[in-house]
Amino acid sequence: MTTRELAQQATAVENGNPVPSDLPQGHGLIIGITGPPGAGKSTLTTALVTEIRRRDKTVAVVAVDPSSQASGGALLGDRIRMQRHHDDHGVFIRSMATRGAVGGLARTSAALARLFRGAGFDFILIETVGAGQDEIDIAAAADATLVVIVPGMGDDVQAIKAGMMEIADIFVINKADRPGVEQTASEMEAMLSLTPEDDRPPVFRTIATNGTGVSELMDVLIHLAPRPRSIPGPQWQADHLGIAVRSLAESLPFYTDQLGMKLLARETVEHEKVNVVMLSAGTSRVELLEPTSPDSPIARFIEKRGPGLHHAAMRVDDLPATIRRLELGGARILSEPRRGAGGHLYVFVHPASAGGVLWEIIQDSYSAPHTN
Ligand SMILES: Nc1nc2c(ncn2[C@@H]2O[C@H](COP(=O)(O)OP(=O)(O)OP(=O)(O)O)[C@@H](O)[C@H]2O)c(=O)[nH]1
Ligand SMILES: [Mg+2]
Repeated sequence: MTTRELAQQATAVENGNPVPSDLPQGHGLIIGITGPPGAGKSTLTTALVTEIRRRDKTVAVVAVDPSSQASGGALLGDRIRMQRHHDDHGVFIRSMATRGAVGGLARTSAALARLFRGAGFDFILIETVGAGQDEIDIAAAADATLVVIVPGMGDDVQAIKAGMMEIADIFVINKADRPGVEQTASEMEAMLSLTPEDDRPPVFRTIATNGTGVSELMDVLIHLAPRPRSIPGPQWQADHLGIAVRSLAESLPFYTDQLGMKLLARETVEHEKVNVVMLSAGTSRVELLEPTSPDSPIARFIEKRGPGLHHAAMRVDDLPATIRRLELGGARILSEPRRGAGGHLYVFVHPASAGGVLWEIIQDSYSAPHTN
């Protein structure tokens, strides 16, 4: 892939398109760099880029530059470009100027990171500001997260460190040329002594402006193992198969009379323009869908593909978390969660993201059988 093609694909991803599905997995390490405004994240990122290149490795950077520049510094991208990396093919920088990325900041930066890993970069650095949900989501998508703090933050440091404890794999006390480093270091040590030694994040000191301590930090980063991708997910359970039929009157007897399935519910879902019959099939269910109008999505489906299997449905215990996870992975969710007639919440995942199957994901299944 040429730099130009990569730039075009990155723009497409920022505009909400999925990462190309034929992209290789890649071997690169995704590293999140976060911390309070002005801590030196961009300066440290720039120093890491230099160090990575010194070791003949390649690096891509995703920078989420705050739209209002609290620190008054130049945007990260400009700064790195101003240095000697501007026509270096081993460095690729994409900065998102605002937090209002299409499809959400976390989704977009995680998708960009996957694009860059697929393009073969050895390291992918993501700089973000703060300790919000975005940072937690980005940390979940990264192999490791650096939390940058600075000396002399007083009581603030306590709150920041506490908020970032759960996402920090490595702490960096930057601006180690400033007074108060020793105190901050011992505060950190005291706080970390509460966590078990095995998962206690190491603490480094750096002076990002002149590169002090960056090589030592790099020695650790270069030996990080990629985080296993199969982190325990939500509890999944088969829920039902949705079948589009032209006529319930004609199709229902096969299921009830011949197969002996029990009718659980019958209802009309106005906004989908569909009559629905839910049948019990052991621990699972079968849902028959009959259009009530020619402009019903089900009518259009039957017109295009004939009656038959329309969707498959899975039940999860935590739908919002599942949606976040799917979106971080680049899947397209077709709408905001909706409440179905059975009181359950549901979304549909676009078949293009799921091997050609329209998946419905549900939280809380039809529990109480009811008939209209
Ligand atoms: N003294 C000293 N100054 C530093 C160090 N690292 C960064 N700075 C300065 O701190 C200021 C902020 O640095 P940035 O790298 O822009 O900080 P940031 O965390 O990226 O800031 P935001 O992206 O705005 O949150 C700049 O003026 C840097 O030159 C350091 O190690 N020592
Ligand atoms: Mg910055």
